[in-house]
Amino acid sequence: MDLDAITKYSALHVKPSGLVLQYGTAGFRTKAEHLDHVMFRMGLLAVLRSKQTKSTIGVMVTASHNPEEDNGVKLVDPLGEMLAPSWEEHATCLANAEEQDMPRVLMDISVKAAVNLQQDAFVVIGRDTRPSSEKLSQSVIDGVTVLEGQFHDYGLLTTPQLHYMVYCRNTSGQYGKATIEGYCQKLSKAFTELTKQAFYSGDEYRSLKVDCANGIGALKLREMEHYISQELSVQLLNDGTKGKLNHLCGADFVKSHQKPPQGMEMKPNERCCSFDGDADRIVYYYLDVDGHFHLIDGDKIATLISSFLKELLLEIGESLNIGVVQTAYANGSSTRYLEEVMKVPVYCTKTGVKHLHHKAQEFDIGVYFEANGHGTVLFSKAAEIRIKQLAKELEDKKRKAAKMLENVIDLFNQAAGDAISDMLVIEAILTLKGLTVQQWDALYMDLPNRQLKVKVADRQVISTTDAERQVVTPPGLQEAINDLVKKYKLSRAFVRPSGTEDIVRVYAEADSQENADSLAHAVSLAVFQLAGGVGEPPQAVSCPY
Ligand code: NG1
Ligand code: ZN
Repeated sequence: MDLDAITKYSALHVKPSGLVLQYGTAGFRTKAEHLDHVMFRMGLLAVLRSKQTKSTIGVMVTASHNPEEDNGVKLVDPLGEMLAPSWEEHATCLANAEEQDMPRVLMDISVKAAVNLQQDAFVVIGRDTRPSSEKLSQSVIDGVTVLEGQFHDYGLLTTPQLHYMVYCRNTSGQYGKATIEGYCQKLSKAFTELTKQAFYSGDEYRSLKVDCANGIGALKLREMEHYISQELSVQLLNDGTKGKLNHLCGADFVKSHQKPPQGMEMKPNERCCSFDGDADRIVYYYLDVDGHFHLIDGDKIATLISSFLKELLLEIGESLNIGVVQTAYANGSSTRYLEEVMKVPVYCTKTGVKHLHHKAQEFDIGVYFEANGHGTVLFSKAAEIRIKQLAKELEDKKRKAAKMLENVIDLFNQAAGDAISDMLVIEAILTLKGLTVQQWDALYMDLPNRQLKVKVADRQVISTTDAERQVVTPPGLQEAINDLVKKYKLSRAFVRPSGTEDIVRVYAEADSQENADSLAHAVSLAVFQLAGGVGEPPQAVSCPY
């Protein structure tokens, strides 16, 4: 390691002294102007991680659904997964080292992690459409270059596309070609083959309005568009030509405000969906004939997909095990429906896709979705091999089902939740089953729910257990929540410190919207009082936004 060169180049990416950041559930995320040194240092760290794993490592510059002024960075591990936990700690140490200590901290990490510095390193980089992203990704490249790592800059990519590229490169192209063309070809081929099996092919199933959050999803869906135009016509809204990224639009806005994005004109019963700013989340929705808005979130997406998969497995007579993985934010009705009606085992993990992804790997077929629309389906290698074999061996209807499953495997991005891939799977399933958006929505009724945010002096005073459904500290808070929950029917509430914002999140559901709002407010007050709230106490919610 050329420590002199590192010191010299680091001086061009100086850390503001005293700034402390944490590698959270989605990497580093804060105001873009505070991130230059973090980017440079993550370039350095990606080289070390690449040397240690003898694999290609990804670096994605994005702040997903956060406001346009924010930015962020996360590293992608060899099989497209989130960075290993011990390296998250290294990332936090390196990002927070004061300027003069940074080279020493870097050396310490390479010793601790037993990195062979002679090993070659290769890093791939992607970025979203934020105005700050281009310069910040250049700082990543500076870091990679100082440590003499090789790199490929993909430029503008969705987050899941970067995960895909990393996965392809580390499986010698077996998963697919590590190019945008390879990505589009793989997905569109599977989509086309799958939809070909449809009995229904009327126009009514073939067009979809997509709110692209004024982000990268618009550019990348445009690139995909001509590959799939025979089967599906997509109308892109909030495509970044006018509005601001994630402002009054995108999956996060629609999910949390439970209303349509700006710029989306919806006719009754028309199927619409929203991506988030880096296109790894998707939610669907429609207006009914009375003009009421209906949200179809990640839970209902997981339900549609797992019921389809179960039917195909039944058809081929194969007992591969399916599991659905959710977080505490999953609507209580979805969990009940999956367990009691569909008889599918459901598991709850902590928030953050890495936890869901990890759990989903335990099954032959692991379906995981966060309520906010981030998720995918993982097939174990053994299940994939078995299905491919059956697609050759079986006959007639059974063979057709096995072939469809084979297409589904190719259509899901196995490296990460992916709005484009999920959208294609959903559209194919709706077409194949001849389902309208209302019929899909009618699978079960969501329990009314409310999410709120509470500002506290230090959100880490709240610690939790039982997949974040129970508070451990501060003392008395869980008891207070229990007492409040008892006052409402069909109710449930929990609180946890956010991993991406400096706030505590409160979630409540109950038998009516009024009760969910009232419970959420009461729990917010308890958090404010018992966990060191700052500013004004939470106000009662008529409309929290
Ligand atoms: P935090 O801020 O830790 O709640 C949010 C989402 C997560 C996940 C991450 C990463 C909710 C309630 N939380 O995390 O599910 O998507 O962002 O983007 O939706
Ligand atoms: Zn995202």
